Amino acid sequence: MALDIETRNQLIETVRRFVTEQCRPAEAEVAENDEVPEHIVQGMRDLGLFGLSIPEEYGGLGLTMEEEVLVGIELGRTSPAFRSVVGTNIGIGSQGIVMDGRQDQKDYWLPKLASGEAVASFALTEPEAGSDAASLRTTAIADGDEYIINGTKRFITNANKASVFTLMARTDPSNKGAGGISAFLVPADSPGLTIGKPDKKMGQQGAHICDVIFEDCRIPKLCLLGDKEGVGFKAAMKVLDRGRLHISGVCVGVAERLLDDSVRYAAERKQFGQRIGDFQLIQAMLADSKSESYAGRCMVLDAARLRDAGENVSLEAAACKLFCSEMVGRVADRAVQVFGGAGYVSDYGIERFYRDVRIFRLYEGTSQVQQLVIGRNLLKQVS
Ligand code: COS
Repeated sequence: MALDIETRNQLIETVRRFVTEQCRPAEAEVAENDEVPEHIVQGMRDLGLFGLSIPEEYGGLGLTMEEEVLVGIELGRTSPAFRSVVGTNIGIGSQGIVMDGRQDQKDYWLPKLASGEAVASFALTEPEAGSDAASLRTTAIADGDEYIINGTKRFITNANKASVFTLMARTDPSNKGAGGISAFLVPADSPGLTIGKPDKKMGQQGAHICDVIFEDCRIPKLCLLGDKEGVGFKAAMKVLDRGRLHISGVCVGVAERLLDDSVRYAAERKQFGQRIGDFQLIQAMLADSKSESYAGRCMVLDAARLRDAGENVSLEAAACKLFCSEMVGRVADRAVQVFGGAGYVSDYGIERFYRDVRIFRLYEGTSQVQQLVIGRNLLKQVS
């Protein structure tokens, strides 16, 4: 159920204060140390941020998609590495359980994920299966009361912190397509499961991605998500539809933050005897960033409301992800331009955001995958 407007505003205000008072002052430190400090992670637990999307009966906040997007926008007003701490529990790590999990799986995992006691990761991508997710090679072969898993997952967010992986693996190797894939909940301490060293990345220091390697990893049969094999790919797609809206909200938040920083700088910095913001060429850049971030805000909230009303929003979620992730890239580029030389120097933090936002056009489906999803859905409407 949706929150009443007063409670909703209070929640947004609380998250905004947390971001302003706790996260923003720590941005440079997090980038430097490649770690979000434990007291901030604890603050996130205390606020219930790990459980935004988990139903209240399991200890989460049970937000609607619209409310979650509004919180995502607030979390976007600081380095995206902070959002990443809670990102997989809110989205791709937990939603498979919420949507398709058996009652015992919900009872066991959701309270732990909602409180932040446990972290969930989403293990779909492989060295040879990225955009073409249905071609994944990791196998889970039934053997008595167990499955034996073999394969490698790549670029798995929060893998080094995870207690459980929502894993997509092929249970029917004779079926090379989507129908041969099943989803599992694999505890991180399963024998035969190892985590690689965190990859060095272009941006978002403080958020980590690693390989997850399965070598004859045996898990009980009960770890199958739900009670049916062969529906794991669809589960992944449903989870991604939802995740794409969340990410779009975060992109809008980052864009709003960068615009804010750009406007303040333009109002202070003087050249040719006046504030650079008084020059129309600077105003044009600010105006473009404002118009685009406003368009992103409107579209993602609209799509979120449609989803809350029970509509299938695969197309709209892809459109939001495509527009908002590309949009924040342009806004970050203009922010560097408005800041000039200072935009290129680390001390001002703008170049860090420029690097941080680049991943938004790649993960949870590249811009080209979003175009493909939009195109296919449009054609489906007339055939
Ligand atoms: N919701 C529910 N079911 C879906 C779905 C969705 N959003 N999208 C596809 N499906 C179903 C299809 O209906 C189809 O089922 P049937 O076989 O019963 O008809 C099945 O899943 C296979 O779908 P499709 O044929 O469209 O699969 P493709 O292999 O052509 O894959 C893309 C399509 C490219 C869209 C998909 O692989 C994709 O999204 N790739 C990007 C993956 C990604 O985002 N990776 C990031 C990793 S997570 S950070």
